[in-house]
Amino acid sequence: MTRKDIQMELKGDSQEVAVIRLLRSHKRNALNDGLVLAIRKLFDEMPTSVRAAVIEGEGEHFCAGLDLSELKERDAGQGLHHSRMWHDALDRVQFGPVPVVAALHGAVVGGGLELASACHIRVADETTFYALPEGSRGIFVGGGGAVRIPRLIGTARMTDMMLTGRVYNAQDGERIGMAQYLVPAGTASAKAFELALRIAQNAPLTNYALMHALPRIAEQPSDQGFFTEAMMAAIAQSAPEAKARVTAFLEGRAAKVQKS
Ligand code: 1HE
Repeated sequence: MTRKDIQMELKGDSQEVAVIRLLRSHKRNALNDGLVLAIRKLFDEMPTSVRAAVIEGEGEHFCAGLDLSELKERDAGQGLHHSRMWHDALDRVQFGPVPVVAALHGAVVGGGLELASACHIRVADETTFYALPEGSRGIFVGGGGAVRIPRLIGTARMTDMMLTGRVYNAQDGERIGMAQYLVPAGTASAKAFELALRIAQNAPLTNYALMHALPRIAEQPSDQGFFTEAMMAAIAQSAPEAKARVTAFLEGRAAKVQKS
């Protein structure tokens, strides 16, 4: 499916991976309202064959953040609703139907970093750089960055990025936790697709637990976290698919864990 500025292609033998591509490279994939709403709609209407998704950007950059040309006409109330609209859309990415792998290259800045941080895995190639230019534009993050980015890199590093305009390159970005994978230039998309294919083979309930239970457990006090974990573990292991997978291992029909 292709809408203006965004495309979704189903790939894999069973069309189990959705590759979503931002197609606004003439504006460095800057996110205007239409594009934010289109991302939300794609995740709301994900075909049932899809078990994992990749999100990537066309051209030299992943995403230049908020389309600044739309910012200038808004009053405070409109600004509030606009930020909530981003929250709503990026919540569908983080707490949507399937795990999402972001394939990063070039600029991952402002709202582009907010979009990337709503994904479950980030694969960055060597051209990637991360920045939060909101500070120098006289604004603040508004797409969930204040919640998600400190959980990746810590509040002190995010504060530094916004106060000083610090830009992290791909290597340092991986070191501080922006991305879980660092790959050669031009290969982020292929690596992200490979990971998505692998994720798509997991039991859907395990993927659901990782997306929806784990982040909530991590935010809970230990006592409540242990209890929620036990509930989730009980539900996951009672699924027929879990029993079949464990039996397959015990009967020597499933892959062992291999040393990397
Ligand atoms: C844009 C945008 C944009 C590019 N909104 N139009 N984000 C920023 O502050 C980042 C602003 N962008 C940049 O710093 C640079 O464009 C890049 C480093 C990303 C890429 O540089 P480059 O040299 O490849 O491209 P360019 O020549 O700067 O841009 C090409 C065109 O895209 C140009 O338009 P043109 O009509 O002159 O061709 C740019 O104006 C346009 N463009 N980025 C609008 N962001 C939910 S709140 C989130 C808050 C934020 O995200 S604030 C951070 C916004």
